[in-house]
Amino acid sequence: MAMKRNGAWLAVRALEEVGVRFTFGIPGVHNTELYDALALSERITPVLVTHEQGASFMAEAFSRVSDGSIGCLVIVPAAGLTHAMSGIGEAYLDGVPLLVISGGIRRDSGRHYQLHQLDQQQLVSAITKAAFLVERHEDVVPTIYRAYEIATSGLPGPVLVEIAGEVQMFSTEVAEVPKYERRYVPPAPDPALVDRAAALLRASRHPGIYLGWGAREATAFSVEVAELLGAPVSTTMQGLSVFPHDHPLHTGMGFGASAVPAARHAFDACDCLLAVGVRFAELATGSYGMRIPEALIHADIDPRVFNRNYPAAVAIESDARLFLARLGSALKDAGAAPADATALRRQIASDKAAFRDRWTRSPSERKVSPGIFFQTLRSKLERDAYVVVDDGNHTFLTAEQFPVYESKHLISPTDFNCMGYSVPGAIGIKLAHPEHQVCAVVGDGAFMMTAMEILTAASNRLGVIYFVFHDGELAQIAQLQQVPLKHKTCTVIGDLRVEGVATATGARYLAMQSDAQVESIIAQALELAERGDPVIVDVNIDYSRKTAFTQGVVKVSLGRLPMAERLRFIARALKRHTLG
Ligand SMILES: Cc1ncc(C[n+]2csc(CCOP(=O)(O)OP(=O)(O)O)c2C)c(N)n1
Ligand SMILES: [Mg+2]
Repeated sequence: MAMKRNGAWLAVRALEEVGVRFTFGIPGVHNTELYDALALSERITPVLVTHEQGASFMAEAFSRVSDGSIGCLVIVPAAGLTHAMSGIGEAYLDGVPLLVISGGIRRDSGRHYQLHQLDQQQLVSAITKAAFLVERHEDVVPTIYRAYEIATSGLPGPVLVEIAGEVQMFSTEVAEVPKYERRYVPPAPDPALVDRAAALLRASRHPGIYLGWGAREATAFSVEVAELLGAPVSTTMQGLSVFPHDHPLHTGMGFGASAVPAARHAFDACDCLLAVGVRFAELATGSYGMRIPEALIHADIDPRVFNRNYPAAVAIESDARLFLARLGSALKDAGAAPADATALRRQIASDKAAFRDRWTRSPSERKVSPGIFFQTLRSKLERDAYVVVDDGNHTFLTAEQFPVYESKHLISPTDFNCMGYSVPGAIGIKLAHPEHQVCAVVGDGAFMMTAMEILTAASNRLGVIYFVFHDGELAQIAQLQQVPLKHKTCTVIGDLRVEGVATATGARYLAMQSDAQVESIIAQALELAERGDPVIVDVNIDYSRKTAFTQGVVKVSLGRLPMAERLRFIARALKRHTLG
């Protein structure tokens, strides 16, 4: 049945069809009609933010954790888009689907120097999988369907759809909106390659498994394969949650010099590595400090990742779940039964216990010890709570000391690595899972970047908890400066009054001064959050000890310098440390 509709109405119908539940952004003259159509939608709630950067992180985090829905931005052109580029960039480098709907200037007016006039298509070309400009009513729905398909297929990513002003505003006779039908079929592995992988693994004496975010929907199969092989499992940073940390074969993040002892030891003799849903990026490999065996089996949905940093003996383009399911069957067909890995399990358990003990041994009366904080937090949170981290020393402390039990329940801005992610990120998660506990662990530097977004949490009655690791420094960088340079240049931050942020945004404020308060403050925070108030916990954290990651990365990076440069670095450090 033909009807008269404007482009904004069509766009919102298409967004409903692809399963959008929330949009994030700020209205302006270029998307007023879109916002009006959103206000009338029964299936989509538009969320007003304080800054489009916050919107982009909310949408990105929502995409990561929501089952079946996708994060969506509705923003003004140019100024809204440049503000949102941080989250779009994060989605691009981390492989997260995102729909970016932007209003556009009038293409029909013939006027120049319009408000917000900028070539948006060019602007986002390096940080989106695709970008479209819609200039005709009949293209609105098919373009949004196409954008969704691209965003969610293969390696997911962000897609921009810019809708010209006149298309949004003006009405025309349009046909009924067709139903969205998904066409994409994820790639299944070549059976011959699965057999080769199984044979290599069975022939190896010390197989190891390395999993990334790409394996997030495959946990049950990863567990089966690990048990059949009796192999230790390590993950990337982004994939931290994809294998349960309380499984006896789980070791830690990465392996090699920058990993915790359990992972370092368990992978020491690794002679065949099964890497699934990973791409051996800098952060996940501890700056390429992992020793990768020749027998590398690399499976990923994106064939561009093969043989980039490490040559693969077998490269398998596949959806991780399909691959791991078939690998499990192939191993069983070849006669494998759960391996006896008693010695390995024991070693992992004792390494983990010793590591925990080292971080909790001496409680502090003046500060909060990271080990005590994370163990208490774990014991107080539900098993299926969500945690989001930001970028900094607190990220690696969390990675090394906070056990995660369910896939996608800990997220981090990884390869784009954008500070400021977690405050809005927690809001995106809470909207996706209002019944679950949600908390962020955030450094004070990162907190300042997007803290005003807590107002959005307060206005929407979202009980998220922000644990602000308040050390007064951009510690991750300050630590990296301190050893070789003995200077902290631009890494000591101003005297931030965290309580003021709570006052300004309507959040509840709690101060956690020392180890003795950790348990009661966490309990109070959870109680307040349960009632729908965002809570800011000002944590007087002790950063005097370095993470395994930082210690390893410093060593690896120094070791890789050409000899003359290495000597120059060491000599400079010695001179500064002795002469001051
Ligand atoms: C947008 C952005 N700017 C700068 C950096 C570089 N950087 C990485 S970690 C870090 C320090 C973060 O400080 P803080 O948030 O206080 O966390 P801490 O390391 O103290 O735990 C910086 C500056 C970054 N990752 N992102
Ligand atoms: Mg800090």
